[in-house]
Amino acid sequence: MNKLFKNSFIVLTMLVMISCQEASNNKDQTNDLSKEDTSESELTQTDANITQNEKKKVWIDADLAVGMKRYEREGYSDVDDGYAILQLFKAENIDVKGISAVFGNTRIDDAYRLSQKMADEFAPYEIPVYKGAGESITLDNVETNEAVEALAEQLRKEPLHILAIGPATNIATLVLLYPELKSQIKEVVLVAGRRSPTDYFEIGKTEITHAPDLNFDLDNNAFLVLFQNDIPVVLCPFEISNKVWITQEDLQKLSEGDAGTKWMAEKSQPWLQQWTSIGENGFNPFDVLASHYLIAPEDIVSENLKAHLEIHPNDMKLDSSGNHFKNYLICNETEGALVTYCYDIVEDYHEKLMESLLK
Ligand SMILES: [Ca+2]
Repeated sequence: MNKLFKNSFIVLTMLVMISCQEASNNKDQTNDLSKEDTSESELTQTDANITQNEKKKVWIDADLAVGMKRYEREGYSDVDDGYAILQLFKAENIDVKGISAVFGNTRIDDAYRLSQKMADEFAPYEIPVYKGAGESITLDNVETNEAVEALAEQLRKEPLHILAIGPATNIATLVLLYPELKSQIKEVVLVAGRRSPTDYFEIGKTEITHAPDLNFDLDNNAFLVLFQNDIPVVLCPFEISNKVWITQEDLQKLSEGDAGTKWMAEKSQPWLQQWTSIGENGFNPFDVLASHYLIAPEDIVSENLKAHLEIHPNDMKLDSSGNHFKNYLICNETEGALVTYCYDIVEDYHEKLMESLLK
């Protein structure tokens, strides 16, 4: 009897211990959840209650051209990097740790000069600026640069989200030269990709032109490096940015804002005219979708797809003689590296975009 009582007591004690443990686990989970709830609700606040530690730490790698006259042909260069950078400067939940310049929309010296200008004149706090690659990666002689070294140093200190809105050259160089830092990259948000090779980037109503997948076209290998090294990649392709339009009316509103939005509005005029001359009412601010993803991913609709490279006829040269082919960055369900593929926006996106710029 005594023995039975003793055994029952042990079993009972164990049950009590297990149930206490479960309660404690549940409490931990509740605490975790309430922590998440708090941080999420704080991210949506517009005041400065977010502590420095709660901010998303972001590195910007951009090929700023901001409406410059083109070197090689008639016309003006894209303005979108400028909007993306302004948006991150103004976001309360973002802490920009550095800006690196890369070639792409223009030459590296111009991209660097404009990065310095934006950091000096429009950043709300001090942000260092570095000069990166002036051309695509040469695989048999991968060279570092000031931007790659600075990004490596920052990654040694803390994990970072990377907004890479030019060719992925600087980021891929870092991955090749400092593979031990790969795990410090939380994600790289890039502007590139499409679902099929015949999903042409068509712009214009009166005269339809095909836009290139410029960031990818300028350095195919850089993207391949990110995919092969399992870097978490988010793609904001033409498919999503072609749903967002900046019009003359928007530029008018921006011109009534602060020094940063005024400058962007002024520099965007020739770019807007370039688009209206082919029948569009506005232009697509491509890179802004990527910066918006970092600030408020809930405003962006995405799905998980697999990314790989495929060679097909070059859609930029369909009307010219010769056998022209090129690589396409194809995202679908067949094969390749798992990526987050952004393809749509929430209904009131345009309003949110304007609000984020006019803060
Ligand atoms: Ca860009």
